[in-house]
Amino acid sequence: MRLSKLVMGLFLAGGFVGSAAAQTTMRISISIAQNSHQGIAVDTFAKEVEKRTAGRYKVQPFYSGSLGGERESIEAVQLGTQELTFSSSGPVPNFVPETKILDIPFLFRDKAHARAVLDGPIGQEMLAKFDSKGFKALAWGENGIRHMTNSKRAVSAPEDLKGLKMRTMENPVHVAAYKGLGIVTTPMAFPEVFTALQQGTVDGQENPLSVIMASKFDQVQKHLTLTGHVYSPGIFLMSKASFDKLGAADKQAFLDAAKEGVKANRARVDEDDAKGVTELRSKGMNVVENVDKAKFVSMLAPVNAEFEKQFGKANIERIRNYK
Ligand code: EAX
Repeated sequence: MRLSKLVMGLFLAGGFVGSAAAQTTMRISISIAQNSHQGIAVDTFAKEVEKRTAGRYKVQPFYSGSLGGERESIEAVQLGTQELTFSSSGPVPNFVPETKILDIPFLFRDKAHARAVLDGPIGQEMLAKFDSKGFKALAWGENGIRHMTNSKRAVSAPEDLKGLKMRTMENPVHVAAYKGLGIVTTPMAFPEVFTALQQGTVDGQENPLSVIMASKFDQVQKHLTLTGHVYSPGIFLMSKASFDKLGAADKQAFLDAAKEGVKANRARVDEDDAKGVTELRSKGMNVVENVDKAKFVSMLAPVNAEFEKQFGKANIERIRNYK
C-alpha cells in the first residue's frame, strides 16, 4: 500500500500521469488514399494540431474510407461519434443545403477564383451556416476541378455523353446537371466506385485529376476528357460538441492547423493538375484535352435556369462576379 502510493507519487512528480491523462486523441477521415491531396491535408492538420497544442491533442487520420464514405463520416461527425472529417462538397448539401450553390457547373472561372470566393466573405458566411447543424466547419479546402472518364468512348462534345452510365456523387446539383447533359446518373458513395467501374456497373465517373490518380482509375477507365465541368471544394468539419469543449487557445490552434492543412492540400492539387495528363497518358489513358466548353454551357442552359430559380440569380452572380 505504502509502496504503491510512493510509486504513484513519483509518477505524478515526473509528470507521467499528468501528461498521459491530458492527452486526447481525435479521429479524422478521408474517403481516398493517403497519397493524395486529401491525405496531405489531414496529415498536415494532424501534425499542426499536435504542435500547436504542445501534444495535448493528437489527431489520428484514417484513409481510403476505412471509417466509411463521406456521407457516413459527416453523419458520424454530426452525431459526435467521430470528431473530424475532411470531405469533398459532394454529400455536404444533405446536411447544409446552402452549400449546394457551390457545385453549380462552370460557376468558377478557375481555381484562383474558387479559392478567392471560399476564403472571402461568401465562403466564410457559408462556413458559419454549419454551426446550427452540429458542426464546426474549420476551413474550406479543395477537392479540385472535375473531369470525366469512361470505358466506352472518347468524349469531345456533350453529344458524346448521351446514354453513358456514370457514377455521380450523392449531390442533387450534380445529378440534375449531368442528367441535363444526357448522362444516365448513378449516385454512389466513393468507396464503391472502383469496383463499380471494374465490373462495368457504370461506364464512367467524374473527378479531379488528383482523385483519378490517387484512386488508380486509369486501371479501369480508358478515356479521360478535360471537361473541367465543375469545381469541387473540400471542407474540414469538426463535431460542434468536440470543438466547444476546447479552450479558446486550443480552438484557435485547430483553426490555424486547418489553414495549414488547406495550404498543403491546394499546393498538392496544383502539382497533380500540372503532371496529371502526362502521368495518366503514360498509364495508358486516352486523354481528350480540348473540349468546346461553350457547348457544354449552352446545353446546361435549362438546368441553369432551374438553379437560378432555386438559389437566386443574385446569389449566383455574386459568386460569378467575385474578384
Ligand atoms: O473526395 O465522391 C467523390 O467523387 C469525391 O470527389 C471523392 O470521394 C474525393
